[in-house]
Amino acid sequence: MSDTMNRAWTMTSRPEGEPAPDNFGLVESPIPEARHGEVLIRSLYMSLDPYMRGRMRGGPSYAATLEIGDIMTGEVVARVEQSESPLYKIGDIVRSSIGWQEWAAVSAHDVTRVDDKLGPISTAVGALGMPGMTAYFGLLEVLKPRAGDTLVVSAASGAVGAVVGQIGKINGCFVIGIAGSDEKCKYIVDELGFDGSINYKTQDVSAELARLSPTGVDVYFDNVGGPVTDAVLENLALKARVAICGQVSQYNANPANPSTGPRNLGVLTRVRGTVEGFLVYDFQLQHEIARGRISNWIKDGRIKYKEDIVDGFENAPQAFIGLLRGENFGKLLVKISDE
Ligand code: NAP
Ligand code: FER
Repeated sequence: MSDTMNRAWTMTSRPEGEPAPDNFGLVESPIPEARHGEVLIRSLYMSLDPYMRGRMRGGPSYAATLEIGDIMTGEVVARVEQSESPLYKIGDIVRSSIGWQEWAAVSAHDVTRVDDKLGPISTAVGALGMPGMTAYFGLLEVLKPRAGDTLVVSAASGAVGAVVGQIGKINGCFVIGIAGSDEKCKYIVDELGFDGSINYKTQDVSAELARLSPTGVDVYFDNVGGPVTDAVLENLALKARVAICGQVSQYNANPANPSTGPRNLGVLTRVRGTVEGFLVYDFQLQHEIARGRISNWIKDGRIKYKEDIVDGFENAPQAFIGLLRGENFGKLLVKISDE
């Protein structure tokens, strides 16, 4: 890219079903200058996350949805290139929700300092960022597993799922991960230390769960919904708890024509089970504590993380489309410029 122009990806039309390249438009504008109280930042890594599909749809949300022509929502890890604020100096590394953009001039209050002593800076939007916080609080504050519990997590090799399973192991759970390829299944067992895995594309999830955990599933961290979740519900143990973190298998579905299911909620009556949804932002005031703990677990080797880094800002839409198809393996990032 030239050093005078900024590039941004906008939403040019709302996707129907799976997003397509023509739902996105690349817009150029001059790199802005920081004004009083602002910093000019240059994106190094951009996070791609499933929730972005929800922002492309109209309808109710905890956050404003996108309008046609808006810059795609997203968080980046960036470097301060100009500072008109006493809070930051040139070269500082920050994260900020500037959307899918290479440069932005923003208030110094709209960026957060990244502490590179906690981990590599890319993890500020991964294991030490929003996905890691989601895993930590969804598991420890919503599901509250006990040692010996059987914990099942779906999208298990992903940004959130991989951290969930490993924190489950740290807390003494028997951990089963469900994922969409043999390679992902092998990784979560051999590299991350899960006790078992199920490839939902080639195996009978319900039968495999019954075989791996004959006493049933005590806690289920649901990232996907759909038939995978139907199969887990069939195997719930007495007093099981289910956390609805996300339903990624449904994000490309037409809301006017939803698929039926889960069809077996009656199970909850039999097992006296509980289902609870949550948002990572519910725990915002405790994020720094979790960040420190996850950083320590990474340093002492108890938490490993995998990043799927796509090179080049221009490739963001295709990478995002692939995320909703399960083509990523680990936390999906776009590398925009060198650290
Ligand atoms: P991720 O797991 O790294 O990537 C998404 C994964 O979803 C894919 O790799 C794929 O894995 C799976 N997937 C995609 N399409 C699917 C389909 N049709 N059926 C089943 N699985 C499918 O993404 P992430 O960032 O960690 O997010 C995981 C979940 O957490 C998402 O549901 C997301 O919305 C949710 N989330 C919620 C919060 C919150 O505050 N509640 C915060 C962050 C994330 P497989 O190949 O294994 O299928
Ligand atoms: C996510 C899925 C859903 C997420 C947020 C939501 C922050 C919120 C949805 C809504 O408000 O409707 O992955 O991550």
